[in-house]
Amino acid sequence: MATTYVVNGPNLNLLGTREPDVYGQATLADVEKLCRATADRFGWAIEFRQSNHEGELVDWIHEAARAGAVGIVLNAGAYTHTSVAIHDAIAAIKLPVIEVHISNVFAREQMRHHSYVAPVAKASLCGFGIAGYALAINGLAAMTGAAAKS
Ligand code: CA2
Repeated sequence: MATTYVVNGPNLNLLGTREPDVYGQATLADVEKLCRATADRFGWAIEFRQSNHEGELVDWIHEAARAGAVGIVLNAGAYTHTSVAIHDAIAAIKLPVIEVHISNVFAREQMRHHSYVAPVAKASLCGFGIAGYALAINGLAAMTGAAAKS
């Protein structure tokens, strides 16, 4: 079965527990449920991951490529704004990577305006709340020509 990786970076395990004004009330488990339901429309499986460690995120990007995944939906969290290692890992693989942020990073502090992921991502989206993950999976399906199940 075709598989999409959904990879989440640091502190996203705290979703739904703090800062609901910025990130909403949904938990990471809710995000996972949404991703699975969205991917299921295309008959796709989801590998859903979260880590607070940069190197583990790099390993999973490599793993997705080795596994022949359809693509990666990536919310690299704060590493978006700092990580040359994640940039290089994405540049080294051929899979389409869709960058997602729950909040509108451009309406926030200056430090969140730069992304090391964006130049190597196939597409980027932010500010849709957790619906952004579903939009990213739908976008990946459109890009790869996947048909929705009837
Ligand atoms: O908006 C996003 O999805 C971010 O990637 C989230 C990151 C932030 O550093 C990026 O600039 C934008 C932070 C994730 C932290 O998530 C929390 C959730 C609840 C409580 C505390 C942190």
